[in-house]
Formats: sequence, structure tokens, C-alpha cells
Amino acid sequence: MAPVAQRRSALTGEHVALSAVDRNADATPPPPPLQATEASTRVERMMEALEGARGSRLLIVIKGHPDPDSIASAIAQRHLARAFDIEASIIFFDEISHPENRALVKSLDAGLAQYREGMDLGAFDFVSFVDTQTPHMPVRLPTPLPVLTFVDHHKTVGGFDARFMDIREEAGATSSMYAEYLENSPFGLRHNNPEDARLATALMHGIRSDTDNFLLAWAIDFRAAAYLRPFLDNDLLRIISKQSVTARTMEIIQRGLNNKQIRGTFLLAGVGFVRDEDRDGIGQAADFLLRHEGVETAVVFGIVNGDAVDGSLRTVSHTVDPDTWLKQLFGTDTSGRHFGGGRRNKGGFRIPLGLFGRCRDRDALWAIGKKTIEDLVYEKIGVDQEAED
Ligand SMILES: [Mn+2]
Repeated sequence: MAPVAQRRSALTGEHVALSAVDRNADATPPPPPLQATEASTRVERMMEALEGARGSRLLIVIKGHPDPDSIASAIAQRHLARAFDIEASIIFFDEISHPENRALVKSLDAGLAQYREGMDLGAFDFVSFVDTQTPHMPVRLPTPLPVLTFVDHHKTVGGFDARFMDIREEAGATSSMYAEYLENSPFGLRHNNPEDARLATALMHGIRSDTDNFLLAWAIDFRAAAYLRPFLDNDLLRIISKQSVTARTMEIIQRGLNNKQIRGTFLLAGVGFVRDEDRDGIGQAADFLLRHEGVETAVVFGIVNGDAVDGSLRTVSHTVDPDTWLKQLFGTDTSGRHFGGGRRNKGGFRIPLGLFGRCRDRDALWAIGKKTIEDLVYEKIGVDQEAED
């Protein structure tokens, strides 16, 4: 008989037999998950942080426009917090602009709240950040809340602390990291539980969405998918992952096509004025234009909501690191915050127009915005090319 494979339980340290082996002792035991010890250590530290906050009130923050990865991660963080009698509320600040994401939140019955002026965020004891690069609150609080957990897969920027911090650039989605916590904790997903099925489905959708349907997935993303698979609500997954492009996004893509300028492997396209609720169209236009033959990097930008130049970068280039590239290009504002940042294949930037946003001559305003971005980008491409030669 094959020896019974064992694995250390994450919490108790006891050796427990793998259930797959129990069912069929003759089969070769499956290899233990890669980095099993690391995963269990991380989970223990997450549990310690939550234990230390038992009974408290936790604010889980989604920054920027909520997307499938941040929404699922926030729900997973709430699931874990609740196991420690922590009263957790999820809050977001920017409009859920993508119609698919609005449908997602609705069909998940996710219980997300949008921030409104006058909300008393100071009534919370702790804050958790998911799927974001820095722990800055979009609104000012009289006393900043201590950061309980910080979980993300963007490039590390450092300079802050949290009771539990886990940043992994080699994860295609923050949802994969949460799936790993669930798999290795005693508070993982349960079969035949509708709420857990929704959470599993949300996480799977988050991973698919951030990895371009596993095209850009890493080992952790595939492991997460394997763990989530038996818990999924397949009908729900089909509904929420239905890809559609809105008429206004089509229009933004069309403007991008009309205005594109290509230099070598670089494509730059200004799409003019874009409504706040259509901001995601800029990213989708960049996704689309990146498929242009011979193009390795695409940057699409527009003036969003009349008050900021907003842009998205997509790249398959080996030499362009979106985070470094955008940070070098745009630098920081007066309080030292970067105008842009990103992760492995994508990035974004937002440059507030300040007083210029009040300019009534929209053509003049767009001309200034467009010229500034074009000059900066082309200067940078020139410098990069010289450095390569
Ligand atoms: Mn993400």
C-alpha cells in the first residue's frame, strides 16, 4: 500500500491525511501544493491579524472604479473577517462604471456601499485595502484608521505598514491570493452553501477578468481556479462573464482607431472627452488597439468628467514595465503621489486638470491636454530608444 500522504494543518500544526488519498489508497498521492508551507504561514499571519481585531468594526475599501477582481477580493476579506466576529462593511468611492460590473454586484447580492458625503467612516476601528497599490483613503478622516490587512498584486511601492500585508506581483489577480487563504484556512468555502458558491464564482470571475481569461495567468491563478472549481455556480458564472461592449465604448474605440498614431511598436491615441461613467471604455480601447499588428504597447487617453486627463496603458513588450514607465513619465503631484502606476501588462494614469478644468473652450482644453501627453510620451520613447541603442 502506498504511504499515506500527510500535510501539516495550517492552524493546529497537526498532521492530517489528505482526503484524496483516503478515498483511493492505491493511487499515487497527489503532490502537495507548491509553496504549501508559505501559504499556510501567510494564512496564519492573516488569522492572527483578524484574531487581534476580534469583535471590532472593519471598513473594507475598494479604490478606483470597482472591477471584478477588487469586488471579489473585498467580499472574500469580509467572509474571513466575519469568522472572527468582525463587523465588516465594504465601501467604494468611484462609480461602478462598467455595466457588466453593475450586473455583477447585483447578481452577487454583494452588499457594497458607495461612499456619500456625511458618512461617518471614523466610526470604524480598522481599514482593509484590497487590489490597490497604496493604502490612501480617497477621503480625509479626522484620525486615520489603522490598516488591518493589505492584499494586492500590483508592483510594491512600500513606505507603509499594515498588521497583515501580502503583496505578490507574481499573482495574476488579488482574487487568487484570497482563494489561497480560503483553501488554507479553517474558514474556507463550504459545499452546498449558496453564499459560498457566490463568493467562489466572484473570485473565479475576478481571476478570469484580470488574467485575460487565463492567458496571463500564473501558477497561483491556476491553483486558485482548481480550488474554486467544485464550489462554482456555473449558471451565475455564465451570466456575469458575458462579454458585451456598450455603444459608448464602441464609440470610444472608434475615436481611438481614427486618432491613433503609431511610432515603431508604440501606439498612442487620444479619444477626447469621455463621461465619468464611460471611463472603462478607455481601457477597453487600449485592449483593442494593442491587437493592432506590430504594436507592442498602446496608450489611450482622454479627458474624463471634464476635470482630469485619464489614460490606460497596455503592453506585451519585454522592455516596457508599465509601473516604472508611467511613474517616470508623469512623476508625482505636490504631495508626492504618483499620477500613474500599474502591474505587469497594464497601467493607468490620472492627471487632474485643476483650475484648467473650468476652461469653457473645450477644443482648446483638449488641444493642451493632447499636446502635453503626446510630447511627454514621444520624448520618453525617444529617450528609451537611445538607451537601447
Ligand atoms: Mn487586480
